[in-house]
Amino acid sequence: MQSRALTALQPTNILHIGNLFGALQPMVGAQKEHETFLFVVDYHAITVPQDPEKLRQAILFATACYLAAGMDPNKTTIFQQSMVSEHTELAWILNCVAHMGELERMTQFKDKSKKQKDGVTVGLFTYPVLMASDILLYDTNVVPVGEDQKQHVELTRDVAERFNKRFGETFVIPKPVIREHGARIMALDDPTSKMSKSAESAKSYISLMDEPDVIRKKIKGAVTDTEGGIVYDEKRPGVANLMEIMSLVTKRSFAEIENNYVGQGYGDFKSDLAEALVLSLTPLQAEINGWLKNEDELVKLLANGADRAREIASKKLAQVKEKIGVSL
Ligand code: AQP
Repeated sequence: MQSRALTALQPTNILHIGNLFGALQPMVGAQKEHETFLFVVDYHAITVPQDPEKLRQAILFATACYLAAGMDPNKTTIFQQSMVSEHTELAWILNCVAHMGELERMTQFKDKSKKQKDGVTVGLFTYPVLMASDILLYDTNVVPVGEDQKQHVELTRDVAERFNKRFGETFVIPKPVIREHGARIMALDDPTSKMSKSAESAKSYISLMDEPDVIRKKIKGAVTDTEGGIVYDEKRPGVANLMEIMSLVTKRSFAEIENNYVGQGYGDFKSDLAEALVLSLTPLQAEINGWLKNEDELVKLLANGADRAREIASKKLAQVKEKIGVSL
């Protein structure tokens, strides 16, 4: 059997360049060597309050982004998580295998729960278990993710190993795949925190749909330092982050970028970076808008993907139910 790669993104807002570099682009590449699954994790999104109409739009928008970025529905099973109920059913079973202490250690839970002023939902706490179920249902071998999701894939491995030990070989143990560059794009207004689509200030991210002038303004305002000089140095997180983005967008190494900007200041570099981003995002935006004009086609594509996913997921769930003793 061909090895399987799987990843998913939350429809929490418009995707940003971190989501593109960290998860979507690696998945486009994975289509060449793996059987691939890419889905919209709408049940992860509702772990924090969402406006229902915006959520519906965000699900369609994420799907349009996948297709525009180069995901091919003939090669990849593209679907919406809530349409395959096996995900939540297996999550319940895995909730009875995962330990409270393991979930309490999740740094994303600690970060996100601090931001919830109206109370922290139980769903936000247990969402890594739903993610484990997303992965384990498909006998996934590799999970291309950004750095922030590594801990959740490691939890998935621990839960799967515990289940296999208790009930006999059932789940494939998945590996996180973190690309060397682009796995942790930092916020423009605070380069010590990761770029996030639910950030309070839109100045912190470049969304995939930002207009050229918005991109120019955001990059111009990006936090750097007072040292000057376009040199890659992790101790200078603002400049390092902008160089990382430049390197990903223009496909040039840090050394090439450094050579290009010897003796130049942040102003020239930032203005070139903004233009490079405009150049690369403009055709992507045209593709996304093209897909969004055809909502019916997106809905149909997601339904077809869900049918394909369900075929695999239902078999795995039946196997799990048999193992735990609830199949009569
Ligand atoms: N800053 C980032 N750099 C590189 N990769 C990133 N990813 C997220 N942020 C960065 C990767 O994108 C995929 C989808 O992430 P998600 O939608 O499941 O949610 P997230 O990880 O919590 O990402 P966000 O953008 O910060 O969303 P919100 O604000 O809604 O929580 C994952 O592979 C992730 O690693």
